[in-house]
Amino acid sequence: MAGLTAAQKQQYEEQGFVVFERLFEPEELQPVIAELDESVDRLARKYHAEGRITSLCEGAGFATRFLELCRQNEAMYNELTGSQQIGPATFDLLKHPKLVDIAEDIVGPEVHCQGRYRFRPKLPGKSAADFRWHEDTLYQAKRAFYMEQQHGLGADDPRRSGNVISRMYLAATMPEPGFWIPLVDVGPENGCLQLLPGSHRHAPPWEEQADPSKSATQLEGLVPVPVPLSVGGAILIHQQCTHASPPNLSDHIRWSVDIRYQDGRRPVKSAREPGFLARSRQRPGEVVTTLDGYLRIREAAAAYVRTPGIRL
Ligand SMILES: O=C(O)CCC(=O)C(=O)O
Repeated sequence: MAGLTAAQKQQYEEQGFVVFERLFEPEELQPVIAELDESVDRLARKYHAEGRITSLCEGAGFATRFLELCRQNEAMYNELTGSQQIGPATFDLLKHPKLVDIAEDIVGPEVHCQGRYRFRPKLPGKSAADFRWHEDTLYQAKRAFYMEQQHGLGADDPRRSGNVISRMYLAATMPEPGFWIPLVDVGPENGCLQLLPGSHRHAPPWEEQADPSKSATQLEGLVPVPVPLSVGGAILIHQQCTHASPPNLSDHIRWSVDIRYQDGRRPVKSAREPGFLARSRQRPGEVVTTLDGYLRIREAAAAYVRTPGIRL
């Protein structure tokens, strides 16, 4: 088992994130990229057959084709983001031993892969994947405003796209390490992540998180860093580490996927997007090892959500 070195564990605890310049060999991610490419192609053919686009843009590559297609019909965008995208290669990535080993070092031996993984085709000129400063499981409006005042991308910042998404949740008190994995090389120009080292250590106690008068000053003196990465790299992020995703100013798509894990003994976050037990000592027979097994869980959850009278 590889997992985290002692130095990486310490970095995670102190900084709230660890950058892996090369967690994967780039070839290891190629099946995921090929699977996405196939989905783009399938979607393009469907829209074309329905007369909703005029060109299949077959000459364009992974980094531009979906952009050219969305320029013909914006509705396409929402059909390919988030956890809708699933296939053998995606499932293999979700349960990849390199990710699960690291997650196990943080959440313990019962590792649940959350179903809220997100493929993000961050398109130039489209704000759907631009995020203001936020933590993944922390409600603290004041922290977001503080970051915007100190470090930009607030409402008056010309670099901010009109319609940034604001993500603020009440945090559960459990570790939820996330991986952010680029599928093209990323840098400040195409909207790589910016993280605020050490910010997770100043998360207010759970009972105080909904109180916006608390704790923003604790971020004083912390300086955000952009994290450029090549394909094969990944960032491990503590769920309370403040981060932002500024607009993509390049001429191509910034494809990425982010995946989160938690202790398999704790309640799961979303019944609409079920995850699966990826590793277990207590319940080895319940570990989901095949895509079919995971699809059955997703279908059962979808059927449950459709049950008359069920409201989630
Ligand atoms: O992919 C991005 O640009 C932003 C993702 C993000 O902020 C998140 O997953 O919390």
